[in-house]
Amino acid sequence: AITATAQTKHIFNDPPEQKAQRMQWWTNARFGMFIHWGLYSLAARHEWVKQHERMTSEQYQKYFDHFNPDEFDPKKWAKEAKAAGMKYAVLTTKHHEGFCLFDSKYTDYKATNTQAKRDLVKEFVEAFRAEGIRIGFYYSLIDWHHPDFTIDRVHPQRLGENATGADYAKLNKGKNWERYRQYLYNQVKELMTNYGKIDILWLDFSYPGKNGKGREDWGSIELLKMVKQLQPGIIIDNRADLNDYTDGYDFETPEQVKPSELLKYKGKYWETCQTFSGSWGYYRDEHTWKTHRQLLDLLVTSVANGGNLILNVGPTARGEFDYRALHALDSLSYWMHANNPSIYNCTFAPDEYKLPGNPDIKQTYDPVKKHLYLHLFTYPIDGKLVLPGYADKISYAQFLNDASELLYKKEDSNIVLQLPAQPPPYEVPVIELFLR
Ligand code: JFZ
Repeated sequence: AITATAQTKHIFNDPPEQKAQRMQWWTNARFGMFIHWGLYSLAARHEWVKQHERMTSEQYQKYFDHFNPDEFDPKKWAKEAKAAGMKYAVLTTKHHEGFCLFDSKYTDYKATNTQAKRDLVKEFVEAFRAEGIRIGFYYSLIDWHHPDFTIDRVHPQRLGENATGADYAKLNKGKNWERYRQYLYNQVKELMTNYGKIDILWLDFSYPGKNGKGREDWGSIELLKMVKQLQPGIIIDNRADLNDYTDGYDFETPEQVKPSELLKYKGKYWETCQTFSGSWGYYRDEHTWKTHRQLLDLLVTSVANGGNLILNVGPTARGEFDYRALHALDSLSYWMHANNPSIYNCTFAPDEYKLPGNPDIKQTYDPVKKHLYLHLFTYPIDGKLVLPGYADKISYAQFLNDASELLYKKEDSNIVLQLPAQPPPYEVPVIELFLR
């Protein structure tokens, strides 16, 4: 007999049942808010503006000097997130630009030294916790401000547009990488120590290889050990370059993918991160905002494939969600208020309920209630909806938004639902089927 020797490298003792338990709130939550906020919000033209425009730290300094978020009120943010049905929120405590929203004792490049004069992370944590929203910290492994962060192919500061063939060794002379690694370790330790219970850590990101950076550079294993010791229940993303360890991360992070690409993640723990408009940081002149329908499609398709959606808001330099973001969140609130039972605690439907001829109906399933939810991305013009092979599968049918009965009859092995001519007033109406 051949004995399979499956590769099961692991760092901790974290059996699948224990992981499932730790992940349960997150899996049930399904919907979170990402918040990208930093000095780039002043430039208002992408959070990578420092790189895109090859700015030196001296040139970038004007944003630090002018950072004055006079309208910052995280209680408002938390209310918006809660109304939209988001159950957790992940804030950029430090993005690639290196600016810290928190009061770190390892740098002067922080919010407390700007006109804001206070620890913005602390206020975020308090406000969101008060609304019952779980807390996540995004922390950039990359740092374009720290003097010991070495220049490489992804970060060609001051190399000009053509960085290929650059002599990195020469460019990085005098930099002490070990000092940077210690800095990042210390800062993550502060974040894991000074703000109470943290539910999610979102490290970003690795690009291993020659002239790249990965687990050895970040000291990823030591980092995770420290994090899990300080925050035993924490959930960590997969961008610290530990993907070949069973427990080197908790969830995968397909970024800005189309709904149709989410199928392949079924059965894993995953969260797709998505923007409203393309950029993560506030981008004033961006005109590519997703429609209400596209946002619902992302949310429903994520759950229909067993994953989470984290939707990003980029607050303005004054510390507010701009009107387009507020409008998008309001539309989601309206839909979620009526239809959230098809999102929370739900996952993909068992295969026997497939409706192969009907790609415009997306299904989610609550395995505890044994209810099946049909999301109608098109509404039948004659009100007739045929569910092939369903004759013995359901005991009751209703619209989800108002629990109004839907009449149906059996025809051979099929169920034929009779829907009203006037659809419920939601971009995507939902039918709730009680399974036998
Ligand atoms: C990163 C950041 O560079 C970006 O600014 C934003 O914060 C986003 C959430 O994360 O961008 C990435 C990181 C990883 C991949 C792509 C973009 N990836 O793994 O494909």
